[in-house]
Amino acid sequence: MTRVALALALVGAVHSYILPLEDLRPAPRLPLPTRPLEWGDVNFLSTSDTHGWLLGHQHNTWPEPNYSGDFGSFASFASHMRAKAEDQGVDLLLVDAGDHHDGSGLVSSSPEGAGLTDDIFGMLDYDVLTLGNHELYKYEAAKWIYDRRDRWNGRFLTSNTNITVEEDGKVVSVPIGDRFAKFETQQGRKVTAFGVLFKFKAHDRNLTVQSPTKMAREAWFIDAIRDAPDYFVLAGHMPVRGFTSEWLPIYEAIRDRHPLVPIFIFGGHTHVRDCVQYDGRTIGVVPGRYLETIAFTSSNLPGPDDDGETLRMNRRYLDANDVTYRWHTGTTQRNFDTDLGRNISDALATLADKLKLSRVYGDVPHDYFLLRHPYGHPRSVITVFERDVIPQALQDEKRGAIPRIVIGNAGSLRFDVFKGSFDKNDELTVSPFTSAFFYTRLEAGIGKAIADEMNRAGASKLLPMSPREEDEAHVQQVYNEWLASQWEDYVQNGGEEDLFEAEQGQKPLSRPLPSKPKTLGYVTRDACVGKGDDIEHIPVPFSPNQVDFIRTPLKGVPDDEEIDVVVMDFAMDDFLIAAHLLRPDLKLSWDHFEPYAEGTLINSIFSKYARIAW
Ligand SMILES: *[C@@H]1O[C@H](CO)[C@@H](O)[C@H](O)[C@H]1NC(C)=O
Ligand SMILES: *[C@@H]1O[C@H](CO)[C@@H](O)[C@H](O)[C@H]1NC(C)=O
Ligand SMILES: *[C@@H]1O[C@H](CO)[C@@H](O)[C@H](O)[C@H]1NC(C)=O
Ligand SMILES: CC(=O)N[C@H]1CO[C@H](CO)[C@@H](O)[C@@H]1O
Ligand SMILES: [Zn+2]
Ligand SMILES: [Zn+2]
Repeated sequence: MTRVALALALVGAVHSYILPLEDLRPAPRLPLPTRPLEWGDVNFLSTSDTHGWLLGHQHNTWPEPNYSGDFGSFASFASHMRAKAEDQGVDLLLVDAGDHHDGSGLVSSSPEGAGLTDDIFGMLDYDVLTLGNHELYKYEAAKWIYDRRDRWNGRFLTSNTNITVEEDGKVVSVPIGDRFAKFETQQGRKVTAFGVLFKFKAHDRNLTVQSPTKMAREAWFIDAIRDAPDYFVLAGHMPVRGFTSEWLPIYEAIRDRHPLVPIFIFGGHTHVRDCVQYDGRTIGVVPGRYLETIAFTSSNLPGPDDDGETLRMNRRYLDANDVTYRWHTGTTQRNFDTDLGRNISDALATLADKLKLSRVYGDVPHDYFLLRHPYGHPRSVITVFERDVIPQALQDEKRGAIPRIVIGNAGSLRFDVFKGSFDKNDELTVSPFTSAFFYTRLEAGIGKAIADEMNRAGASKLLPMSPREEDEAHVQQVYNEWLASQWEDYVQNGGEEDLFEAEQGQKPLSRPLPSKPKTLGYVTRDACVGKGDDIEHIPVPFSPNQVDFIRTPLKGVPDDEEIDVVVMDFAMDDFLIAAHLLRPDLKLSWDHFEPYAEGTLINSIFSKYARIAW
């Protein structure tokens, strides 16, 4: 049976089943939620690690359509949820835990783009928000927030993050936003809120981050928590789980003074969905990344004769799309969009236009995945980058057709490439970095052996990582382990992996399809009671068999012939160390290298290739 015929047979078999097929693209149909939200006296919608994905996820390959709601849709959803809360006489607060920069094309195309995206983010009035490490790599990005802090009316909280600025001719260190906020909700409840960042060291000059542990002992903090509010809201760019969690000193300082006041913690940074309760009146929730998930958190509040009983605390991870938003707010296509939502979507479209993000370079024939397939698989992004993209798109006029190998970091690739149109936004999303290329002359056999040695040692295990690399590697590792565990659980429990093999035309289905329609997505197992995911998903396949470095193929050149060995500058330190290990006699150093394809940066390679091949 051909793939398409098989696909049609499968679709026929179970009418409502939504298949992740790449060759057969029915308009994506999104599954409906099945359980209403459990509203409490106090309710929250929280986001984190949006990394510029305010346009939503725009491709048709699963699980992307699940996350297709843009920031305008989210704003409409938030307005309807606020109205619902008001009808019921309960609180609804909007919270964000930072990392707005570095990610999609909106924020990766230019510093100005990142700032203008911040401005659109600022159109939605969050009740409490804070920043992440990605707002502190460049002084200017932090300054942009500082200069515009007034528009948040004291709710942009940076309890342990300062910026050095000149004020009235004096150089002073001041919080970027506000250190804390005390406010009353619409229902008249008193809230004390903070915004915290983990003890982050790789920030730019003239910014300071104090450790949360030290912060929790400072006089201003002790003073701010002295009076009991109705509840505390802690937004912070750090994970909530583990005994080493940097939330603990803050939580403990509050609990020491107020054993019974509810504490709501909204974390981030590790890009996973997660939840934990430190006690019967404290919940910590992390809503994942890239505007894929909106976390809904709720709780009842103690009554007038408080006997210290456990509160009913809940969390739900909502897939960020219009179908979910409408289902939970009882709205329809006709009455869902609000003025603000429309204005935000319009502003996003205007900015995307200004940044030329929808300039199309080609039409991708298939999906290529970053982590779904092992290295070497024809549908692996890393593999196509190594075997096709670089060989065809990287050209040096002076070196012409001189035989070469190119060695680079697989880690420079950041996302999947989907079937369909490939535009500037896609290019910046898959390959945002500005690494350049350099070459030296070496025997082919030596160049290949060095690349093998680099992979044997693994990325930057040969040398100490910079604090920034360490942070990014840590986030990627936690996220990958999360994906891997979802897929392993699924396979171990006799999951429907044969569906995927069937999908790839590898073998026909061996058993009937599951009766319940399921789409690809996250399958969360957190540390809170009950099910967290709003929609039940099949986990996205994950392959642990990846490489740290790529090396382009070289055919028909004997190992003892000298060739151009081209190295991406981000990989140069690893290259030199591996070279010293294998051939100390060569004494290779940066001095032996000349620019290759001068002016070509890694972030423009995919569009060059797309123009040639897609
Ligand atoms: C820090 O900022 C102050 C005030 O703008 C400036 O005078 C100083 O040169 C800056 N220091 C560094 C290391 O950039
Ligand atoms: C942050 O700013 C506040 C207010 O100016 C100051 O009191 C505090 O010492 C600063 N903290 C750091 C770590 O620089
Ligand atoms: C939406 O934009 C229009 C036109 O700029 C403006 O008049 C209106 O006040 C905006 N509405 C909201 C809710 O932001
Ligand atoms: C309801 C919804 O958001 N549907 C979208 C699903 O994704 C496709 C493209 O991925 C959009 O065209 C739909 O509007
Ligand atoms: Zn992040
Ligand atoms: Zn982060």
